[in-house]
Amino acid sequence: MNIVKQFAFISVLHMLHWKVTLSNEGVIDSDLQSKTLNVGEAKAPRYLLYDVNPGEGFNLRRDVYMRVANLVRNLNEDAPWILVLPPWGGLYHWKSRHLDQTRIPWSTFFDLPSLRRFVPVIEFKELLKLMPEPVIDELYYLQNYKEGWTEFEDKMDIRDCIQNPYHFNEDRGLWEGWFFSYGDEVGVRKLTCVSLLGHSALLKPFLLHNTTARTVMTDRAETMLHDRFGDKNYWECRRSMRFSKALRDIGDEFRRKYLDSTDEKDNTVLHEDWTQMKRKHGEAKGGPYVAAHLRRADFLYARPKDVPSLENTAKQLKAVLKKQKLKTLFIATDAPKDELKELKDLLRDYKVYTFEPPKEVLETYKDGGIAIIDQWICAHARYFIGTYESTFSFRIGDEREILGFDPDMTYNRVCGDEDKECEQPSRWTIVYK
Ligand SMILES: Nc1nc2c(ncn2[C@@H]2O[C@H](COP(=O)(O)OP(=O)(O)OP(=O)(O)O)[C@@H](O)[C@H]2O)c(=O)[nH]1
Ligand SMILES: *[C@@H]1O[C@H](CO)[C@@H](O)[C@H](O)[C@H]1NC(C)=O
Ligand SMILES: [Mg+2]
Repeated sequence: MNIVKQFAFISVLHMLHWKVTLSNEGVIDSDLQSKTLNVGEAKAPRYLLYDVNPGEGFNLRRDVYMRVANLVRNLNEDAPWILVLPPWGGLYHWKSRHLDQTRIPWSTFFDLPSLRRFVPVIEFKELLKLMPEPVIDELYYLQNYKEGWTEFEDKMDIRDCIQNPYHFNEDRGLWEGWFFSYGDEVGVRKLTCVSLLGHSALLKPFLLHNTTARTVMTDRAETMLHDRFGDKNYWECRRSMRFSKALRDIGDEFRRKYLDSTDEKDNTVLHEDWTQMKRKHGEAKGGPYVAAHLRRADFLYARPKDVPSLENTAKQLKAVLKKQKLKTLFIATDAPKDELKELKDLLRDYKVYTFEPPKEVLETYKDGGIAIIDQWICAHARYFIGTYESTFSFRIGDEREILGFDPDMTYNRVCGDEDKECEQPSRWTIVYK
């Protein structure tokens, strides 16, 4: 069965399971419905929810999504499973404290039809509407092996909890926790700790055979590793993670208005359907500007050797601009305003731009949306230079691989003050087969 079609069945199926009345109301397309009935009765879909260590940032969370999405894709080879998208919120880096930045749906940031071309997904809010009561059947809290490990081998075992952030509410008979800020509006019937060493594929037989629960959540999902980092499946999943159209449009408008950059001129036209889009390295030209992602804030003390002073940063950027024969620089950074002003002063011979969101853009798309717009603009530059080991910079690199840039124009970083000829980033180049 064609995979896209299969997902259509599944999404209809999950409606049929809990909201049987829907079909009587004629909401479901009759053609789909008849197809569904062919395969439907036997297997109702199950739902996989997940969460990540609260300390992790936006860009690592995007990576964890990929590990879980690949697991759900594998599960679907044997039985219908739907991935439940954990609402965004409570991230340490989202500094606009005047905004409520919780319960943000994935559709604010990503294009759901694109995600669904890889794996069936629904928003958590939609799951709540489907469930008879807001109770998740089982939660598997992933942890390491208490005794550690000497030789790497794939293994998983049910173990006592080393620690876990959930607590049991005797009155409700349910486990309670953060649940994407839903707190005690939601609960879990059964909590089990699982020591895991290895790849996300390990969970497949377990989920298929060791539990029959309809709704299963795994927490600390970052504990599972990518099945095969950088292979075809990895890149298919990455390609499916298209940013929402609204955010792309804002970035494109900024490129057009200030950076003399349009997809037609720059050879970066996006195919509406990512499964149909395949670019060769060097096909994309990019807009006539250099983009720099300068991660500072906590990196200044977390990685002092790899983050240059502002003066040295300006010096390195000038050298790049000169070499690329460009006069325009776009900067994406988490640096405070005074640092950015100082940097702009040091670069006053060039046209330097930053994306300053209008109030209503910030209010609608929050700090996560602004970060995406910054990434989108960086992804379309002729030349990109990022920050050492920043996942924010890595995600820009992937985006440029998808668009078809020459890797020489992507895998660059600013060097620390004491490290003039620093090692350049590893090249995670795209593969299609
Ligand atoms: N708008 C904007 N936000 C940024 C920029 N750089 C960092 N941030 C913010 O800071 C966060 C960076 O955290 P992560 O997403 O964890 O990426 P990282 O810290 O670079 O990488 P890790 O080493 O994995 O923590 C982003 O999610 C943004 O919220 C930037 O250039 N523009
Ligand atoms: C899953 O079930 C099988 C068969 O009963 C068992 O051998 C295995 O240990 C179980 N897995 C875990 C992680 O408990
Ligand atoms: Mg971080």
